[in-house]
Amino acid sequence: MSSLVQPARPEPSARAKSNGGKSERVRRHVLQTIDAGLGPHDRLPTERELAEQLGVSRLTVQRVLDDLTTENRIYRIQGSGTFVRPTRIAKSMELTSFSEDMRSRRMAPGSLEISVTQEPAGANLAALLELSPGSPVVSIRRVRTADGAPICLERSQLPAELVPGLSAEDVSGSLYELLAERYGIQIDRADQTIRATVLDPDDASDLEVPAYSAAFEVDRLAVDHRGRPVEHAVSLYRADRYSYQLTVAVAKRHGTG
Ligand code: 16G
Repeated sequence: MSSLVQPARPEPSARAKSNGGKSERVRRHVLQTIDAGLGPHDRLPTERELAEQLGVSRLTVQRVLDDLTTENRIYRIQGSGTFVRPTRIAKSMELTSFSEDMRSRRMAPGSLEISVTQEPAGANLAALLELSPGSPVVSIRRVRTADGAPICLERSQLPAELVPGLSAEDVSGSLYELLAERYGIQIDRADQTIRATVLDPDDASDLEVPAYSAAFEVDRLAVDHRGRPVEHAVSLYRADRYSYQLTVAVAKRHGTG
């Protein structure tokens, strides 16, 4: 997989900022070298080469490489060298569409194998979308790609009355942009459940991984700005390409500042 993109990058370490910018220069250089065309497991220049190229000490290079190792950008094998670590796409907990998520990582979002069908909601989905069981829902199935590589299999279901005339061509781009632009629906919040699963053979084949590979399943119930449930979606993300990133804070307790 050559088109991997970094998760939101951590701030350069305090060390990088504190030695007259040398570490920061080395860090930038190494990251640019990776971005400029090194793929996963490609070898980086040696510590000595980097030190010579950049006119800094080997110790400075070593420390920067230590930081980048901690940040999972690279890995080192004693006696062999330093290599680019294949990275996962780290999904933050902000509510974003797949397209926004990929663009923010400088990857081109896409969709393959699109199908759009319509059927009655049935009892379970009707309860989630606050419909009667016989009301029609539009089901969209898409293989979502990042720079052409399949990452995620998405099944979205929406009340048909909210999206009249929606066709497969319409959702080759962003569904959420289409909802906003054509149907005046802005997604405002979503309840999500994330669980671990494995991919059945058909889904695995669509995602170009062996049958029963690990995946994250994310169930989303998205609500629009008027408080209406507008989408129930099940997204299956390749576990080798995706991770979730959370910022957690200490709970505020009564009686403390
Ligand atoms: C995200 C949503 C999915 C939504 C899609 C729209 C999750 C778990 N799922 O993948 O429910 O349909 O974005 O993306 O975040 P689009 O606007 O690029 O089509």
